[in-house]
Amino acid sequence: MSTIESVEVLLTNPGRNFVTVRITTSDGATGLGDATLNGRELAVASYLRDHVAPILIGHDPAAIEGTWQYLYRGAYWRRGPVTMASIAAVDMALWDIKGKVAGLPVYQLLGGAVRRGLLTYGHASGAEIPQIFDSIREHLDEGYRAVRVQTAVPGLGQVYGVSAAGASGSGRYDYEPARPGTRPTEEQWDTRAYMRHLPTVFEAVRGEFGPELPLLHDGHHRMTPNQAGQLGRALEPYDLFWLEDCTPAENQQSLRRVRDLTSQPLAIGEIFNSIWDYQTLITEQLIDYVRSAVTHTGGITHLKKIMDFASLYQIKSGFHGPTDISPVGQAAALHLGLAIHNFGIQEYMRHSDPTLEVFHTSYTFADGLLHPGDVPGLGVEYDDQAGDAHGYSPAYLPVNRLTDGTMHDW
Ligand code: EZ4
Ligand code: CO
Repeated sequence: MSTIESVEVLLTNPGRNFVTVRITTSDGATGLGDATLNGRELAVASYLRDHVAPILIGHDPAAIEGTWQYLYRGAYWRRGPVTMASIAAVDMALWDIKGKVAGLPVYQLLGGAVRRGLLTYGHASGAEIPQIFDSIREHLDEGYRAVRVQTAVPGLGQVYGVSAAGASGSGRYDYEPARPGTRPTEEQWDTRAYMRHLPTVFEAVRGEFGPELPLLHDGHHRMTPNQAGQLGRALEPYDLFWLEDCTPAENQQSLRRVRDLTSQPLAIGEIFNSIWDYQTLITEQLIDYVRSAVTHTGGITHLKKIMDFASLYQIKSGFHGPTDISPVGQAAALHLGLAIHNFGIQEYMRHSDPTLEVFHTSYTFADGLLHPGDVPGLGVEYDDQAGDAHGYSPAYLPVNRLTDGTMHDW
């Protein structure tokens, strides 16, 4: 029987930090998993290196579900982003190995393709309406068929979702919130100013681009349920594809209030890490889209279970796909998305060229659709030489304060 011979933790920073697991079997097969937890990378690296790698040596690499349960139940301390990102990375690597051994892309092991490709959305943003229009046009020119729209708010400085280059109008730049340095930068927030301004932007965008283009928006956990309901109502004339993270959803029941107030489709879950975080949201149909990343939700094995549960309630996927999900995590999302019936949409920002020199990908983006490709396994290779050229370097997500200095949700 083939056994797990090594579990390596690879840290690299080709412009941003990534944590990658590489599992090698006694037969010489290798698999990759993404364990990147933005701004808390070293905690996951230690969890894997110090507590997971030593106990996996000698295990059967083919036993994916059994290994998942071994790491989840065996830890005793269940769930949490560090644990679940670590389990996710091992899970992805084992799926990668299983695919390579079988000579099949992972989506075939998950049941095969349900569709030709995955509808994808990109990130448009800008300080003023003309820049937002330009940013949307750039995405449409690249083939995107759906666009997320984020805007600056008059009177506030840098806010979530508006890229620095986009704000100055100096060309395409995918929004990347993590900033290099040894402590977080600070942003400023005023929810009422945001709520007054946002509908004016969507009115302008709909007027310019017409009724068909799917438009998305991320509220980034900043509103109360009443505020979210009010904003949802104000945006209803502009027919959003979804309003994301309208409230801090740790309190799942609070979404009942939002649902009472607005029929706006809702997407939640990028900071969740297990099926339990969704229990009320799914069984009461309080959301429309599951925002989890494979990387932060226990891997392909666990996110597939969440999606199967969600399918009973007509809830679809909208997997998280920012650039802090490595190409390995992104590939895992594409294989899963291609194989599940209740796929909704996939977020996609192209990784930087230096990142793609470390991670050689085989997924494709054409005519607005992503496809994971047909290379056996996940279809991503890690270039050690390119990876080793950039070591870990501290970087943090910003923090957010109200104008009087009170800490708010970022
Ligand atoms: O804040 O990826 O929908 N996308 C997002 C992202 C997240 C970052 C966190 O690491 O909300 O911008
Ligand atoms: Co988000």
